[in-house]
Amino acid sequence: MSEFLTEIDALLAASEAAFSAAEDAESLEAARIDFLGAKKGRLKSVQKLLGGVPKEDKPAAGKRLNEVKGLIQAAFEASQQRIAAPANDAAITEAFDPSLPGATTRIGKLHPITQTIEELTDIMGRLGFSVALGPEVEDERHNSEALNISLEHPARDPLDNFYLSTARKNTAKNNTAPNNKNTAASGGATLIRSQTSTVQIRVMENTPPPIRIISLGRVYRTDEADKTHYPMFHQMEGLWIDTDVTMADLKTVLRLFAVSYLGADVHVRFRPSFFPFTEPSVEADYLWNGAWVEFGGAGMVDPNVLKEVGYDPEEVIGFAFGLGVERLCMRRHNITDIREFYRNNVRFLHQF
Ligand code: FA5
Repeated sequence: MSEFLTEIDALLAASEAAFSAAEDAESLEAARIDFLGAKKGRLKSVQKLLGGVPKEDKPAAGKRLNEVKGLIQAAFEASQQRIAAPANDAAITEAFDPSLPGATTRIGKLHPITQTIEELTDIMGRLGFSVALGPEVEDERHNSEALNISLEHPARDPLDNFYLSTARKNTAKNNTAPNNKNTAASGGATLIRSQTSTVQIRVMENTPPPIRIISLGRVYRTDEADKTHYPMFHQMEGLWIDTDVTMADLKTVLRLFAVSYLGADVHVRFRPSFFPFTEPSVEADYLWNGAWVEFGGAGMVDPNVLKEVGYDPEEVIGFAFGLGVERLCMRRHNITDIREFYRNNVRFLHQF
């Protein structure tokens, strides 16, 4: 028995020494195989000596053998951790050079159109216009009927709009009423708005004059994408209603706005135009690289629209305008293709 105990104690001491002496994973593995190897390991050989221990001593010898097994395994694992830990420290030391400049993190930016919206809001705020909001999902009353757009008008063609509900009972063919006052008259159809002029109606319906607001947001059209058109784009609507607003005020506001946003050297011209909801109407262009580009429509609010929202056209008068936000941003930053805004090209977007 004492011979057996001497053997296993010697084995424990030898294994501890071998594991501690191991300097790397390879030498540790060699020591592990030497002592703990399943077939020819030294622990296995000593274990075989248990057979020669007298029967009465076997329980105590077996107990000690199990203890030694655990201690050898623990010594191996301790060395395993010792070898792994300094390697990590070394990696950290190597990677950390305090003299190097710090790693720059790429910080996200607001989309150029969002930045433009913020700037336009700021400029118009200085001209006394406050912000009004309206929904993108609209009914026909706000998108067209209250804006004096009759059912026959091509702007209401289902092929030119993104209708969401098909509940249109009355179509251009079977309804000739010039101004339907409620959505039921047009079948309660809903669509994603094609212009921000919808917000004019919503504001006037709920607010007594005077009014001086802008509304910025997305609009949707079935236009095919090209360099200056996109099926989803943003508009800035403006509305000024009071007792003595004139066309001269409209032109002054649009010029002041254009100079503030595009710079003092911008050339703006107004062309006579037609919108069902303004009379007279104009289109506003800026000069860019030798060509005139239309950036918005405007005009004096049609008396029919004023009546539609419950105002008395003999008492109040006003102007409205709707400008293309992308077209303004393009001129400002010399962007020649509107599609760039929506390609999600981070290199392009990161410039602004
Ligand atoms: C309108 O949408 C009128 N609601 C504007 C208005 C408001 C007139 C109030 C009178 C009073 P128009 O369809 O022309 O008008 O669009 C206005 C501007 O939106 C255009 O001048 C242009 O700058 C921009 N725009 C129109 N279609 C697109 C498109 N598909 N992609 C990008 N911008 C567009």
